[in-house]
Amino acid sequence: MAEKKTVDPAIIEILEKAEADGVSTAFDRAETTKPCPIGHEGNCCKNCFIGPCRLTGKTTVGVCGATRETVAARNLAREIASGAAAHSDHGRDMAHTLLAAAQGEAPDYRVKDEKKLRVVARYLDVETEGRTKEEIAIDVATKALGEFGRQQGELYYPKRAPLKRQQIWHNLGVTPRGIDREIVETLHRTHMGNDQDAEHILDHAMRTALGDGWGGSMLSTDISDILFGTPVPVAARSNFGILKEDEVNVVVHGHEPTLSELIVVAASDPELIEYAKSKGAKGINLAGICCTANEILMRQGIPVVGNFLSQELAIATGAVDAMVVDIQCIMQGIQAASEPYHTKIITTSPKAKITGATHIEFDEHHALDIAKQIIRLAIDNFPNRKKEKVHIPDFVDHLVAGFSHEYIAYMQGGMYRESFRPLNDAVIQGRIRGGAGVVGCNNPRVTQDDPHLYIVKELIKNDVLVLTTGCNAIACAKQGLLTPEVMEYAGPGLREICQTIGIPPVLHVGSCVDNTRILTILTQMATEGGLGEDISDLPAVGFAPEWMSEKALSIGAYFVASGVTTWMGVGSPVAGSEEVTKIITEGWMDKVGAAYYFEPDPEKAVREALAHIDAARKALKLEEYSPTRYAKSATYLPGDYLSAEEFEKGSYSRSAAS
Ligand code: XCC
Repeated sequence: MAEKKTVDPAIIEILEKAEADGVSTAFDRAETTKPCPIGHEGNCCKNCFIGPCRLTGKTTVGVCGATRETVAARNLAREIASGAAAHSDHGRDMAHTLLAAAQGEAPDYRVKDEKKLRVVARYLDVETEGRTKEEIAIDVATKALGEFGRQQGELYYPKRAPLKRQQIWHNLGVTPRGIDREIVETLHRTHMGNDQDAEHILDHAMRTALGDGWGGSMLSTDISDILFGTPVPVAARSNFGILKEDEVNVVVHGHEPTLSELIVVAASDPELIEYAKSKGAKGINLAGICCTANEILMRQGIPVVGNFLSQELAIATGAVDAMVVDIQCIMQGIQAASEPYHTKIITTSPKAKITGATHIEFDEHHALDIAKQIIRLAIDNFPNRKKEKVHIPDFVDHLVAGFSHEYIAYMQGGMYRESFRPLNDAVIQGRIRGGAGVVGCNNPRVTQDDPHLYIVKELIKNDVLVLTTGCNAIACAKQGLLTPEVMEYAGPGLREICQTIGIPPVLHVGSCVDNTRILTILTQMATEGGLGEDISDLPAVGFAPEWMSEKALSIGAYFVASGVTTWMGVGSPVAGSEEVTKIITEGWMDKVGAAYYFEPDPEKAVREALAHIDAARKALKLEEYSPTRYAKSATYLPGDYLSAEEFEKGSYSRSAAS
């Protein structure tokens, strides 16, 4: 049965162990707890205490008279607002850290990427001439913080979008004014007895999501780059086999890089390594889950254990001495999962505690001390490991990550002529058919990683270059899809380009907040020339095949509002209202040139997406895409590149843990 739960053989192996050890996982609970069919489709209204009103069967309106359209639209808008709040609050904390660092109050942080600081300063109208980086950073952080509570005018970052797009937002009245303001206004509008026109509610949902994509999340990405460095390609490893039987294993999980970056420093502290040895371990091994993993993978090459559905199973290896969590996507189930083992769950955010877990609160003013305290606790816990309960599945996959927007531009021309010209030309010629952002979560309602991998493989086979983030990126990593060696999966034109530039056909651009890198990359492609003038002109699409979080809904909404037609998998949270489904598909296509689809069938989603890409090519009057036009010789296959057949057999990435 485990095969149906996941396509990852390492997870299949550890699921059996978890079951034997009596550990309940999300996979099991998804079988016993079915989704409420009314809420699932957006038909349950619990916005006041007259209800909850369940609009099902003959009941088509709530006690107040709210229709299915209004209820479904309000529910979706609230979910988007919650997702936008999560991303943006993360961005706010990054700005606070930058401010504290620049003011000398957070001595463990500094401006690492001054070049990026100066670029960001320009976006925020901060003077740079003749000023120190600390002076600039104080103003950048202060202006960034001002964007959250802004009461006058509009956000700075939407001005980074193509002019045509800005005009569309302006005409529609959806340019975000203040990040927090749009979120609060969504809650206000959807309070009982307020905005009751589905289309009107959903226009504001777009504005809220844009405040995330072109506001909170984009600021988060930029400030993380300023503090920790803009990513460049880095080779790393993934999957359970990166855990070590003879070392102290510390797994970081969540989303923020602030503490985890210093845990990286603490884990290589010679004194602490000696301390670990004094407890019988050979060293300290650091690894990550979810987007905290992506953050330190992108910049430090720290290995990744797995994505969202791997969190309880990492504990079930019996080999994790501490799981250190911050915010978002942390299942409460990890605490119960840790109980049969020795694993210490350590919560660190002032915003997130788990009953029963150890809480060591993070404070950026004393960050390294706190990171060392956490590592010390993990080391102290190492002797408590129950050796008979340890089993680490022997799977390790190799990957290359670290493709920031800046690096993708650099690799297409070097320091003196960085641009997107080669990529645009490849799309114009039809060597590359189009581009796709494939992102988002795991959801135990579908076979883990199966829709992710199916969609990515189909896209690259069809010469579509894939940009990936979040848990999709980790699914790809675990299948070796983030290595240049998997060219056999790519179509001939895409393969030619990737081999020429020396990149994988699937580019890992970062964590969930880094979906904004996809926005800026598409903006540059749209304004580079030859592919129209707006993001919606591009032969580009978005996917979140296994979405589950409200953040994914916000990301999907800002992709669409930015002009990227997007397919969300699993099912639709507004299936209960045909009217709302129409508003966000046909209606939004008319308004913003892109549609928001919820399509549980990955094959259908890919078919529709390829048709969308081809239609965009046609509208741009580009050559019709032909898979046989280029790379006819197809002889370039270096000796160490593997065939798809060999890859499937596992001779490359399914290597031994050593
Ligand atoms: Fe969470 Fe960012 Fe989703 Fe993964 S992908 S389950 S949100 S970790 Ni954004």
